[in-house]
Amino acid sequence: MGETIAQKIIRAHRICGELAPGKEVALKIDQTLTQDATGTMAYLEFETMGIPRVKTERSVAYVDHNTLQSGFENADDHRYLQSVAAKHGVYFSRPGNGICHQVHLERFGIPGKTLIGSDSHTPTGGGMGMLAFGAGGLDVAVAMGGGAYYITYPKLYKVHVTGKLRPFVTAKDVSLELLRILSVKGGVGAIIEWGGPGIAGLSVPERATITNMGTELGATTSIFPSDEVTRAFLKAQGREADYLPLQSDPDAEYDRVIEIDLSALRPMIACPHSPDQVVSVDSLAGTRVDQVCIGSCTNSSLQDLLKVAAILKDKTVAPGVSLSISPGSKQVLTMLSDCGALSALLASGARLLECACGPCIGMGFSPNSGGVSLRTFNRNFLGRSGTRDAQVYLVSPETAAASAVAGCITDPTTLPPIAPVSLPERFRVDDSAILPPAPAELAAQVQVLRGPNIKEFPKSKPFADTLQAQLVLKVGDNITTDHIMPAGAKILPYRSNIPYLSRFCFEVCDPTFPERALAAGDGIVVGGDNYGQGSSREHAALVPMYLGIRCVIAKSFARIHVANLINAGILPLTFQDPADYDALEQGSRLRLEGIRAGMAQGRVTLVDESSGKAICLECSLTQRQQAILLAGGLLNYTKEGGQ
Ligand code: MIC
Ligand code: SF4
Repeated sequence: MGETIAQKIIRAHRICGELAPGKEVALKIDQTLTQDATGTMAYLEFETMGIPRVKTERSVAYVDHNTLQSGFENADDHRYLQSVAAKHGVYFSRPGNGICHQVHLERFGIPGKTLIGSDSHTPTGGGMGMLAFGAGGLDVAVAMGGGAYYITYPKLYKVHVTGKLRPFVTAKDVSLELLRILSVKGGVGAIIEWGGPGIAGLSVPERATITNMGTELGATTSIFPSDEVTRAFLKAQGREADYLPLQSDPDAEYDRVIEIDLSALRPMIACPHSPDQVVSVDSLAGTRVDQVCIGSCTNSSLQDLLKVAAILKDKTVAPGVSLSISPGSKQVLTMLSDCGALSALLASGARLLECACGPCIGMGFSPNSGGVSLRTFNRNFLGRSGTRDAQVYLVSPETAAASAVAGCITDPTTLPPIAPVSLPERFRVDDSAILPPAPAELAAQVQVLRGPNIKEFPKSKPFADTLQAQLVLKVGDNITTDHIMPAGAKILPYRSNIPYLSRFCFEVCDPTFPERALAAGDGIVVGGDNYGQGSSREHAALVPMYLGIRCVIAKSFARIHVANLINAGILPLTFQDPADYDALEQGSRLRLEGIRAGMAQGRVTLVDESSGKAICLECSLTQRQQAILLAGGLLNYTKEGGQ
């Protein structure tokens, strides 16, 4: 039987493990990336491993999230990252150089290579045929040290694309359409491969928009073939030598095939507060808009912003609308400037923000009270914009630009035509903001600069055989990491200060949680389906661990978060019968019995001491994961010599 693209890359990188759905496979990782909001913790973890130089082919540290420096914290973290990168063999992309995923695609991505990044949108690299995964910081630290990355061997889905996008219908609309079909948990446990005749008309940045938003489906990753389109992109970046053709075999088999006809698509929009609440833009046409934000790792390529400039040219943003534009990289911004498109953007009244994540993660530009915000981003979770009462919608750059001018949600297909925008033959290549590491022989002289905001790493406890704990918090379905550990300009600077961060844990659901969790001693959280969807931030596990949470019981978990829970030494369990979720009440005393034997057998009994009811919970952990939990987390396990 032939192989799919993912199967080929997995086979070539397999260290051990069976290539069968549900089995754990260890992969060799060629490249890593970190960003600053997760990177500080990842490098602190790397340092504790005592490995002098990274063992990957390429590791890059980006600064793109915490660029608002309203105190010393972020600037100190940037200096820490720059110095720790120089010392240990990591390239450093300076603040202002751009969003990690955009820059990595431009300057470092290589088809057929494996990449893990401490950011959930690392699958952006799948747009050029990389097998790229989002992971917790500790997993990235281990990979930098030459350790394997473990995935559960996935199911393989294929999206078979035919037809051609009509003018003003975009790759973003393709992503939103797939979210409409599959929902935010429809991709869990699967790698999504894109193919079919329709993909020849999609450029690498457009493909990257699609693989970027595969994260919102909960997918393990998403990937496109590497073909002549990929070669043209790499050539234009002056990197044709990195090109490697990569296709699935004609007789490759998939667990599921989804058909999308590009010609039939319309502009789509995701409504508050989930990326899968998708309807067509025309169904909401005329809705008032207060704010429009264009940018993020999903939609900030040169191609995206040239189209925006063409729509905004000689127009003015509606008086009731505040429009921000954050180019994805310095390359994008300088090329917009060189060709004059930047002038069209500025003349329209757009506010130019720096080449960074910015409003996507609540780093400034929060909406007004009760504001309606249209964003070209990938997430619209409650509170993520920095305000709780905003109504955030996700759209394409074309829909965003059309709506900014009209002052209300506008279907861009009603606009007069604009000239087609194609990729340049040659991008403007200037890597001066990417600092190479110190040569190995000089590394010992590099001093790592630590600011006072860096606090001690919290210590987790190994498991005893019985756990008595309070059910401190019960939440519903689709709880995101933004619920568990919010981000935003006020909190993000404290990513290396777990005690401070802990004050905001679950703030969106219940601001009394931190206090109650600390008072309870050992605690348990109960959740519904898809618990922990969204970001890769390991803080959503480290902070609950610091607050005494020993176990999370849910109907189902999101992939990266469950790995982070195990890495932090928190036991993830699922209900054997989802109806038992209803039987548990917040505040009750719970007892888990026979944990060690239960882990090995895949089943643990929970006794609700308040009602006396016994509930059977599933504990599907590999032997390695059991050993990590028994050691009290991955850091302890690695220090004890575990692989
Ligand atoms: C996000 O989009 O939520 C983030 C901020 O990029 C996170 C990483 C983080 O929390 O630092 C992600 O997606 O992994
Ligand atoms: Fe940055 Fe937003 Fe992309 Fe996360 S989703 S990496 S915050 S731009």
